[in-house]
Amino acid sequence: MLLTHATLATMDTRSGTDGYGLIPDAALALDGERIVWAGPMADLPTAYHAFPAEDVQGRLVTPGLIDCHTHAVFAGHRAVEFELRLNGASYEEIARAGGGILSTVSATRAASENQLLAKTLPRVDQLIASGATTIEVKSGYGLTVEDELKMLRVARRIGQQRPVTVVTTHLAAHAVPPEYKGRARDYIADVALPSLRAAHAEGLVDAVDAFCETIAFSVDDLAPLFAEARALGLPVKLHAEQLTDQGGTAFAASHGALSADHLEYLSPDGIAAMARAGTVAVILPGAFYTLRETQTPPIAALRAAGVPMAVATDLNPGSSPLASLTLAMNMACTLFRLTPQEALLGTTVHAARALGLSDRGRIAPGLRADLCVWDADHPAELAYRIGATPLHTRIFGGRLA
Ligand code: DI6
Ligand code: FE
Repeated sequence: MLLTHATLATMDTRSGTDGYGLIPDAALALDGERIVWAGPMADLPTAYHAFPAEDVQGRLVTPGLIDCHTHAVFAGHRAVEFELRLNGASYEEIARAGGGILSTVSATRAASENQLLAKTLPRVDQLIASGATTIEVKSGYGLTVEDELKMLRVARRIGQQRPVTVVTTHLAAHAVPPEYKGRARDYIADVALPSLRAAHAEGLVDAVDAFCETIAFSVDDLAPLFAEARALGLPVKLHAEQLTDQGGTAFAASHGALSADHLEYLSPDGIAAMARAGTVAVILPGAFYTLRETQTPPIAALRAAGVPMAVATDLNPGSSPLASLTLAMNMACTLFRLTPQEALLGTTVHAARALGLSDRGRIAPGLRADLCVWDADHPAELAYRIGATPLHTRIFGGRLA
């Protein structure tokens, strides 16, 4: 396939000075699942002239968007908890009273694998409609060996049923279930570690995550889990410093973490550790917004330290019922003062890096042909609009989808 008359945002920030690697009036040649050529129309090699052409009439073409942090697999909803919070209860109070994550755990345990998939696909369709071609999906609402495996099987099946690449993350260390109340270490030993080994043996895990927080796990609780992940050759990432500073980021960075996520309470030491380890900061404005958090992540300090920032939805029923990547980008700009260029890097180049994927996130020969064609003529429009997604067409692995 050949796309002609495109306004290309290659996101190759080394070329040009606009920060988006813009090429006006560009052509883009795709062969199978790969991009084979991208550049000005006038320079298109004759070898590609015979490819079937699609004139995109000046529209903006970007890499397919990547949502590098979602909890898209779950049953039930938490609208009642939303109401409780608006009547004065806090997220932590609800969690400590057995609501919060644990209410989603009950609903998720009760659902069969097929039911869970059926509940998940409409949410995935919403992410796809906002331009996602790759999504990360976590477990973490099962909290038994079997239920964590069930969630990860559902996550894998999404990628068979929809034109989207799914990267799976084992997050059994998301909450301590009621049967282990006060025994976080036993839970890690009895459930988190065995479920990780079993899921890995079944080919269900691409990375390992945990929730490091006073209402969840400490770095000491998590040490055996991260050691096991490393032993299995799996990369780690961490929900860190979301509600309080637990030193999770430095711990994750010491394990070479792909990313540390949330980061509202990140300290200067944590930033330095990320910069040294090359860990991506995943910014999740949907959770900040939903919880009406007031402390913003230290964006200026992360920027100054050269830490790459990704932006994701955190799509989940409790703290971020947000199923639009473009809205996440808008929130990152308006709430956290990312620039639109940083926001788009955050859902392309840096999101790919947060998932350890080097074959996508930019437009260049040899990379996957995952693309979005937008009813837009400048990339800043993607973060600028509120709630409207100007997606015109999506190309997944070289095919219109
Ligand atoms: N932090 C979050 O924001 C989500 N998980 C986490 O560790 C919230 C998950 C939920 O409330 O269901
Ligand atoms: Fe999360």
